[in-house]
Amino acid sequence: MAKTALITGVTGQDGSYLSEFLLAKGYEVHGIIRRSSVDYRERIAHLEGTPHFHLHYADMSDSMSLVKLVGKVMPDEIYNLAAQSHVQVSFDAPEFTADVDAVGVLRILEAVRTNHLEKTCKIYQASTSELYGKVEEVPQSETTPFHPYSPYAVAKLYGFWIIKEYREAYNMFCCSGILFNHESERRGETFVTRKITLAAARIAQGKQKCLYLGNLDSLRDWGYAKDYVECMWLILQHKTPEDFVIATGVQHSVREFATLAFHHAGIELRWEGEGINEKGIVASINPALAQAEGLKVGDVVVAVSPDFYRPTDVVNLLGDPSKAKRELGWNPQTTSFEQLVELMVAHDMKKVAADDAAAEIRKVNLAEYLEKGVDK
Ligand code: NAP
Ligand code: G4F
Repeated sequence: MAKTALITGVTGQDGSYLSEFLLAKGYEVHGIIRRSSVDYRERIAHLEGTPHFHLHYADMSDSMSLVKLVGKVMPDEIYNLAAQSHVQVSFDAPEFTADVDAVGVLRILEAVRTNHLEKTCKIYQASTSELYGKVEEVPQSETTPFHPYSPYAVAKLYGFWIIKEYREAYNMFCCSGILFNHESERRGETFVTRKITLAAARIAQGKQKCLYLGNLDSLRDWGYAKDYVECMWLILQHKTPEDFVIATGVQHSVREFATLAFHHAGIELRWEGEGINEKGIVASINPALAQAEGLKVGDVVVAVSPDFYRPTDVVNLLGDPSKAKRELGWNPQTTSFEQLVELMVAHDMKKVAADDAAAEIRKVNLAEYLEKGVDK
């Protein structure tokens, strides 16, 4: 019998890769979507209408919608990926973040219990390296103490502990994957990696002059999202319900990410100045890749803006994936940092060129439309 999975956050970066992964394993996949006035289903558009993929309206802030949906789908596995996942936004919308990222987890657990599925339904909770926050040791493992350092992290800490509590109190198979940053060509455009790869592509193609960033010294353990969804599944196939750190064990700064991304877009950067005055300056140009008219050696293409500084910033994340390697047989180095940056830039170089072609077609269509007159 095919297993049935319910994914919250199916429209997100991880939800889209996890859907593909589970469909390939023969699962019946159900995903939760919310109503929006604009199209936000780009990442799963290619799956819609395929036989084993089903979408349902519900919301993490609406208990009844979750109870009814869990009762209807009767999942064998729930992957709770839905969240207000942007750390900086959590400072602006802390209450909403707590409702979705903290109480939302409780709502899923209670939806399972209300439908008497606690003995059969396994639950994966999308936990985060942000729990380590103002880090108390480097690298961070399953035994490192937590010190959350944003409203997002505090909400996720509740999610982590309520999962543990239901595991111990009701003997439920529910686990947290403590995932370090994972990126991809589907990453949201306001997270730092995607913001950089898109800007590097736009600058190389003459569509943007300068990229403004916040803390360039921040250190992250960046992996590839497609590799990480396999681990979410492995955690639920493990013989006992346990929490796992998922990371590559390799660390780089935001500045290093930017340097490499611009390199793949045909622009070598040199860095000058410090703190708010630091700048990324064009040192040389590879004309086969960077063809922006007027772009020249000496141009400032990266600058620092205090708008992107956070009230409290997590600056030293490095994961120790030994347990996942040993107990799940997962390979943390499937995709290297260098490969990740290269694939994201290659994708965005094509995307920026295609967006431009699409805009040209829209311009031609608009010109024709205006020429023909609005009534015809
Ligand atoms: P993402 O791209 O921001 O996706 C978040 C998903 O949650 C979207 O599908 C979003 O739906 C959905 N969502 C938000 N609020 C909701 C609500 N009230 N009801 C129902 N759905 C809601 O995030 P991601 O990068 O895929 O991350 C997946 C999960 O892993 C998140 O929980 C995140 O906090 C966690 N995590 C991510 C990373 C990482 O580096 N990517 C690392 C550690 C942990 P809409 O499309 O409708 O907005
Ligand atoms: O890309 P970021 O916004 O990701 P952050 O804050 O690490 O959060 C992501 O990873 C977490 C796992 O650790 C997830 F739980 C969370 O859901 C999300 O997916 O920022 C990374 C670093 C930060 O230190 C930030 O201060 O980059 C720094 N940064 C510097 N300039 C910037 C910018 N971040 C953003 N978003 N935009 C900037 O211009």
